[in-house]
Amino acid sequence: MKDAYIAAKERWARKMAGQHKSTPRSADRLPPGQHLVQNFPVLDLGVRPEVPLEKWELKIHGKVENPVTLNWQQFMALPQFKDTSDFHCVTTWSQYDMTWEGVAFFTIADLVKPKPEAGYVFFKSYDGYSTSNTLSNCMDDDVLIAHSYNGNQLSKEHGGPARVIIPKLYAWKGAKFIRDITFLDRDNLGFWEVRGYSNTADPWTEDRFATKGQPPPGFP
Ligand SMILES: Nc1nc2c(c(=O)[nH]1)N[C@H]1C(S)=C(S)[C@@H](COP(=O)(O)O)O[C@H]1N2
Ligand SMILES: [Mo]
Repeated sequence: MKDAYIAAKERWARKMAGQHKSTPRSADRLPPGQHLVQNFPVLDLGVRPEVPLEKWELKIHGKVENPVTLNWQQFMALPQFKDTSDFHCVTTWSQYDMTWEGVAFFTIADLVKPKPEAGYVFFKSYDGYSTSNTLSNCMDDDVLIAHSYNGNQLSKEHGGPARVIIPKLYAWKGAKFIRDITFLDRDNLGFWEVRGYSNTADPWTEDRFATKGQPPPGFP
């Protein structure tokens, strides 16, 4: 575990320093049961909150040494991080090579300093959405709070002002319209996790539903 964390932090440091050599993408990068799209669909609860930048706040607290509430200027003044990754929605569409820019989760963690008992991270959004994650899934070189996509400021449809990106998990684990990040010593299920979706959400094992292979009622 510790070794995986150190390796991820080293990869992230190389990306921050602009020294990261992108590894050749394998031909089999499409997870099982997914199909490729080119058009970046919009998928959310249908509520797209209007959050003016001067009112926007990101609260980061819980089991941390240094809780903070960032306004937009403070968030944008943090070290900026750009990364390209693939995106997999549980409703079976995937999109390749999404370039995100924002603040790396490592930077957030360095800022608030998680306490030793912090093993989980709970994300809350301006639209009432929430999602749960393990801290170790968040502490990877490709996880960030993004404010831009492919060189443009994130649109409201795609979760602006800022959204979470966790490429290795199904995309519902990344909260759009992020407003609150709480570090926890125990897991707390989020919006889809209490509605029959898997809490672990690994696209590579088709880990879509809490009960393996059983779509929850109302699955789109
Ligand atoms: N706040 C919020 N975040 C959310 C959602 C949502 O409904 N509300 N939907 C999730 C799901 S299921 C997916 S696939 C992605 C979709 O992101 P997109 O609309 O930019 O494609 O956002 C995720 N994050
Ligand atoms: Mo999704």
